[in-house]
Parts: sequence; C-alpha cells; structure tokens
Amino acid sequence: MGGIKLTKIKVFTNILQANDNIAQKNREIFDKNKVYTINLMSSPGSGKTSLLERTIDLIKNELRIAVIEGDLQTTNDAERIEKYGIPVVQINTEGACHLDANMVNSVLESFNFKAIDLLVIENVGNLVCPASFDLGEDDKVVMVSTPEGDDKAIKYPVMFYRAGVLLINKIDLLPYTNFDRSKIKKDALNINPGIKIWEISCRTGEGLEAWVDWLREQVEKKLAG
Ligand SMILES: Nc1nc2c(ncn2[C@@H]2O[C@H](COP(=O)(O)OP(=O)(O)O)[C@@H](O)[C@H]2O)c(=O)[nH]1
Ligand SMILES: [Mg+2]
Repeated sequence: MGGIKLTKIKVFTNILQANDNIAQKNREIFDKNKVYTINLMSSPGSGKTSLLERTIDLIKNELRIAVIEGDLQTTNDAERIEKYGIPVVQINTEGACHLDANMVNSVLESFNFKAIDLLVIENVGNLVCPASFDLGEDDKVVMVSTPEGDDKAIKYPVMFYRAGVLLINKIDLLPYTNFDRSKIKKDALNINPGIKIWEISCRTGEGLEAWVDWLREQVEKKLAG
C-alpha cells in the first residue's frame, strides 16, 4: 500500500518537471520580447476578470495589454475582455482545474509580442492546483475577496508562499462580513514575508491606483532589463 502512494508522488513530480521545462520555454519567449507576465489566481468569483476590466480601463492608453483567459468551459471572460479591444485568447481546460505551461505555450503564437508590454493570464478559479504549475510568468498574483473569509492564507499556504502580490478585493463589502483584514495579512506575511498586499475594490475603484502604479513599475523594469 505504501508503494502505491509513493508511485503517485513520483508521477506528480514528473508531471511538474515536464511542466517546468515548457514553462522555461514560455519564459524565454516573454523575456526575449520584454513582455511582463502575470499569473492571476483566486477562488471562482473573487473578481479576477473584474480586476482585468478595471486595470485595462486605467492603463490601456499607456501600456499595450494582452490577456489569456483560462476557464473550464465557457468563453464568458474572454468576451468581457474582448469588448476593450485588446488581444485576448481563451483556453478551455475541459475539466482541468488549472492552466499548465503547455496550454499557455500552445496559444502563444496567436500574439504579436512585439506589440505587447503586459500579458495577464487569468487562471482557472482555484486556490490549490494553479499554485503548483509554473506558466513562465514573472509574478504570481493571488486575490481573495472579503466574503470568502479571512482564513484562506492558512488553508492554502502554497499559493500564498509562491505569490508576489496579495490583492484583497471587495473591500466595499467589508461592513457586511466578519472578514478580519489584519488576520489574513498577518498569516500571509508569516507564510511569505516578501508578499506585497493591497486592499482594493473592483466595484468602487478603491486602491486600484497603487496596484496600477506597481504594474507600471514592473513593466518599466522588464523593458529596461
Ligand atoms: N461588491 C463587489 N463585487 C465585486 C467586486 N469585484 C468583483 N465583484 C463581483 O463579483 C462577481 C465575480 O467577479 P468576476 O470578476 O467574474 O470574478 P472571477 O471569477 O474571479 O473572474 C461579479 O458579480 C462581480 O461584479 C468588488 O470589488 N466588490
Ligand atoms: Mg473570471
């Protein structure tokens, strides 16, 4: 019985190794073209697509943005982004709970990277699996929203350990929840002392300037590098 368990672990390790090799190829493409790339992750409904809509609105006149949408089934999110007139590709994972590097690699030829500064990959809504699959991104961004509860960092530590940024969304709903901001911040910083944290509302726009300033800085660094 013990042997079966060990075999499973080995298979998963091999899958991750294969994924990392393709992620490295993606990274080379992003680096060569100086495209700053983000892997945006959260539970379903936290507000990933809303953040994209807001962000595009705020910086589309300064930065050339493109989006990869990951979803189990629909093209709903890509349709929302398409309205902004920026390049967007939808990947349907057909049941898989995360994007992997190969899925991303297979759509990269759809983009003209010479004309893109910032690529945002909206991952499948899930706080577990996406954390383990490198896509070749520069930074992982994790979002939680106030109605989800403030225990997400301690429950899903791998995600918070790997993310460079934590966005606490739906801050406008704070008065209607028992969400304790100081608790999740403390937990996230215990897991990952370097994580940057911003409170935002994609409904009211609160806090989004700081987020967009940071994004701008990252894109500039990538262009200069
Ligand atoms: N009140 C409130 N609702 C939000 C906020 N951000 C997103 N929503 C709503 O939350 C729902 C899910 O948002 P969506 O962007 O589709 O989440 P995703 O599944 O993570 O991409 C939608 O009904 C949004 O309008 C916010 O800051 N405040
Ligand atoms: Mg979405």
